[in-house]
Amino acid sequence: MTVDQDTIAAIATPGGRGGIGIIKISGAKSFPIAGAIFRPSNSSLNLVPGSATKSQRSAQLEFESHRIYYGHIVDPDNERLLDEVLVSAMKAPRTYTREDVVEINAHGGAVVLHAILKLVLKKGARIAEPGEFTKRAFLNGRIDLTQAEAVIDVINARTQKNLELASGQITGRFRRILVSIRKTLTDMLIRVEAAIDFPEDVAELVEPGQTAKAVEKEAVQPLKRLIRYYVDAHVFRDGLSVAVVGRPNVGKSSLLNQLVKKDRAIVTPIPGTTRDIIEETLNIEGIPVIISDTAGVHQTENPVEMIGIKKTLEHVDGSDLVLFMIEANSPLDAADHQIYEQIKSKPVFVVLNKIDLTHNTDETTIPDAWTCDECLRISALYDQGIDHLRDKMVKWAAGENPVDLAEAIVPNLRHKLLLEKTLAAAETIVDELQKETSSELVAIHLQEAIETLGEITGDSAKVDVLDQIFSRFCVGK
Ligand SMILES: Nc1nc2c(ncn2[C@@H]2O[C@H](COP(=O)(O)OP(=O)(O)OP(=O)(O)O)[C@@H](O)[C@H]2O)c(=O)[nH]1
Ligand SMILES: [Mg+2]
Repeated sequence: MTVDQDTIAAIATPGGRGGIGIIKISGAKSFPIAGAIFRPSNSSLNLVPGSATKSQRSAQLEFESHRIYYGHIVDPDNERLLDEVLVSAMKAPRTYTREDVVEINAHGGAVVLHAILKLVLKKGARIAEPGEFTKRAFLNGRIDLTQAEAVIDVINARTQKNLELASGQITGRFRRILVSIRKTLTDMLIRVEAAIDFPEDVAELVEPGQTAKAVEKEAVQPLKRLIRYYVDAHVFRDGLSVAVVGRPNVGKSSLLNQLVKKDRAIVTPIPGTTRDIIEETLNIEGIPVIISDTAGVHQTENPVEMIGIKKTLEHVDGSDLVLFMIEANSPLDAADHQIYEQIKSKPVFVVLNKIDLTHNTDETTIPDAWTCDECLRISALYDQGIDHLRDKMVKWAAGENPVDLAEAIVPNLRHKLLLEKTLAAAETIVDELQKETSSELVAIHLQEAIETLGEITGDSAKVDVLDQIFSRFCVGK
C-alpha cells in the first residue's frame, strides 16, 4: 500500500465550543496553502473584516520549520478576515506524518473552524479520512501498526491503567519484542536456505539441536509470555462487559444505579419499567466495566416489552459476564428457570437481591443443576453486598493475583490471534528440528512465522486489515 500524493486536511479537535480548535494539514501543498491564507502579525497590516486592500497582501510566505507564527487567516479572494490564529509550520520529515505539516490553532467554534477548513480545501487540500494522518505516519515508516493502534487506544482510554498500557505501546515497547523475534527467525531462515542450497555445509550452518534450543528461547518463550499477558490482563485494555439480567421487578435497575452512584435508570415498583438497554462505564480498580441494565425477561404479549426482551437476549450474547438477578425473598418461578436456560452458556454470577426483606433466611433455593461462577447476596436498595460484588467481578476478570502492569505489554485480540499462529509455527519448527525432518519444511514454517509476525507489525498486513484498523479512528487523527 502506498501513500497518495494528496494534501489532506481536517479539524483535529472535537465538535462543540472550546478555547481553541485545530485544523491540521499534511502533504506537499501544506506550506503553500498556509502561505496563501495566513497573514503574519504586522502593525502596518490593520485587518478589519473585509477591509484589507490588495496592496496589503503579503508576498508568498517562507515558513521556517518548527516555528509558531501569530497572525490572521484571511480569504485571499475577498480579503475577508476569518480569525486570529497561531500557525505551526513543520517541515518533513520530523513531523507526525513525515510529510510537511501545518497546524492552525484557531478559536474553537464550529463555524469558524469550518470556514477555515473550507478555505484550506479551496486552496488545494482534500478532506482527510478517519485516521488518515496516522495511516500516513505508518505508511511512511515512522511507526509500526502496533504503535498506530496504540494511538487510538490512547484516545479511547477509559481508565488510568488503560492509558498506561496504550502509551507504553506507542513508545514501541511491543514493536521491539516483535522485531527481535522476527530477526531471530529471519537469520535462521537465511541459514536454513543456505543449507538447502549447499547441503555439504549443512552441519556448520544449522546444527538442529542448538537451533531448536534457540527457537525455543528466542521465539517460543517470548511468544508464550505475550499471549499470557493477553489472557491475564486484556480486561485492563478491552474492558469487561457485564449484563444485568433477570425477570421484571427483581431490582436490576436499582443495582445499576447503586453501582454508578446516581439515578441513571428509572426504578418503579411496576414490572416492565426498563425497555431499552442502559449502559454505563465504571472504573473498578482500573478495569473499565461496561455495565448494562436490561429489560425484565418474561412471557408477555406487550409488543414494546417483547422488543426489549429480544434486545436483552441479543445483548447477553455479546457480554463477557452475566449478573443473573433473582429475588431472595420469593421462590424461583418459571421465568427464572427459562432465563437461566437462555444464559447458561455464558459465565454467570447469580445475584440474590432484596436480602433486606428475608430476615436472613432466603426464600429462594438455587437448584443444584445451576452452574454459576459466583453466587452473591445483595440489597440493591440498601447498598448491602455491592462492594463484595464489585470485588468478585474484578477477581473473576483479572484473577486473584493481577499482573503488574507497569512494564507489561498487553496485546489486543488481533495481535493475540496472530501471536498464537506464530507460536504454532515456532513450535512446529522446534519439533521438526528435534526430529531432524526436512530442512525444506523448517524453511516453510520459518517463512510462515515471519509472515505472521509481519501482519502484527504491519510489514505484511493486508489492505483490508489496515482499512479496518484505521476506520476506528476519528477524523483529524
Ligand atoms: N426492599 C428492596 N426493594 C428493592 C431492592 N432492589 C429493588 N427494589 C425495589 O424493587 C422494585 C423494582 O426495582 P427495579 O430496579 O425497577 O427492578 P427492575 O429489575 O429494573 O425491573 P424492570 O425494569 O421492570 O425489569 C422497586 O420498587 C425497587 O425499589 C432491594 O434490594 N430491596
Ligand atoms: Mg429496570
